[in-house]
Amino acid sequence: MYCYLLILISACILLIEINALNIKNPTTDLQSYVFETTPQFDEKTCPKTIAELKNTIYILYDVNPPEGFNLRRDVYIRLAVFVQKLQKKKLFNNVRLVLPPWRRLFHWKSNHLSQDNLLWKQFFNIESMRRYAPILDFDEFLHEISLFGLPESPYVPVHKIFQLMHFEDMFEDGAFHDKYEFTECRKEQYQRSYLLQQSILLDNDFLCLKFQGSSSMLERVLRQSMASNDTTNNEPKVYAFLNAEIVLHDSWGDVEFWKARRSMRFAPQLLEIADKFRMKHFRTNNSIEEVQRPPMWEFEKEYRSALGGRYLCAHLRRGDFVFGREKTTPTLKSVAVQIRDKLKYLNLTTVFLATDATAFEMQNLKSYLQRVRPVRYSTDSLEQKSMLKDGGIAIIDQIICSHAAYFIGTYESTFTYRIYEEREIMGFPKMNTFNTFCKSEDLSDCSKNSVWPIVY
Ligand code: GFB
Repeated sequence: MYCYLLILISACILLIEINALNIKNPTTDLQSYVFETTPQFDEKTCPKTIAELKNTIYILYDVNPPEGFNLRRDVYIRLAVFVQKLQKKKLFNNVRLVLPPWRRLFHWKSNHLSQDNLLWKQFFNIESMRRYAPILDFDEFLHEISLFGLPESPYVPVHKIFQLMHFEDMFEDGAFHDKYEFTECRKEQYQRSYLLQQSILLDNDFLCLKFQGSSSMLERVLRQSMASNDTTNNEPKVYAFLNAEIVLHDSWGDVEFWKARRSMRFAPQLLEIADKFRMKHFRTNNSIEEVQRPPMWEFEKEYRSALGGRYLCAHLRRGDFVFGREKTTPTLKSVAVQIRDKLKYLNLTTVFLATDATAFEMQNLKSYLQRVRPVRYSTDSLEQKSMLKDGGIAIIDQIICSHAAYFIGTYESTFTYRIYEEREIMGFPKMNTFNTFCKSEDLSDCSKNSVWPIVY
């Protein structure tokens, strides 16, 4: 174990030695990051830099591998709200939430693209998110923790890994109570987590934890674990929660939820492409659309007068929904009829189609859309596609949908839900946002998505 003074001295020596190097272009290859790049420091600030990291607690997390992109965004919010509150408490002032690197997700079908080890800055504006909660992208975490001088450099020790799992009986005594309980398990059964596959991480203690409750209960788990350790040595602590989707929101849809959600702005490079597309195909931009989009999310306020661009956006979830959710997923003909009727009602002629439909399905759909102008986003070149990746393309679809005068989404798709939220932030009237495709074209068989309006 190191004493704080020793850490300071060894870190300072290390910093002086590597002073000449820099990290201007952090690579997205996480393994090579530690070996190839070295941080740039100002010698004079060396002790302060390290001193500021005293008692740092890094919270890593991961989500069940099959879960999709847009549920993962929601899990982030649960944890961001948690650390945002936690950092105000004794022992936790230096807590940081480490964003898990993205791996190729089930829905990212472009096999020719390299889609593993992606950082969050590929999709989101990290600086904006950081103004809400103390977060680190994975490369930033590796860099920051290396400042301490790792005992087995470049490997990073993870002090405890909590494998979260459900209780068998969630409604004991007929009611849903918050509870957690450590339980016996075999680590080999839980090797699918992408975080566990990061060879740079050395796990010391793997614990299985039945967990039922909201994110604030994680604080009790952490305190209990820290009490059993020596927490007085100022060393950084690294904890990881696997299957973090089991953790519930402290309070879904309240002001805190929306702050975290508003801070999750998209990466500037994706916004720029969506802006150009809207100008080219719909002759529109933020100011014509009268959407609320101040430079910083902190300046957003209650607003309900956004007009949007003169087009309707339809988010049409196909793929696994066609088979797995047959009861609520409409046929292409039914979708086309609903789009045509709505365009007529709104006196519009253009529909933007955001969808994971196949080329064959698209051809079919278009054949039902006579006298309608259907528009779809596609990348300019293969080079652009390999830069954006499937995740970036999906986000561009979401951005374009968010700016439409009118939106219709798919029943129970989190992709649709994230568009609803974006439109709430930009200030559209609710009736132009919270719409769901019905199963039947005469609208007789119709399950509607829930309405969760924004609060400030
Ligand atoms: O995001 P996601 O979890 O939403 O998964 P759901 C859908 C994924 O499919 C997106 C692609 O992240 C995209 O990669 N995708 C869907 C699209 N719609 C579009 C679109 O309009 N444009 C583009 N470019 N891509 C979950 C699934 O889906 O629903 C689970 O992840 C499960 O596997 C669950 O089926 C019920 O919430 O729609």
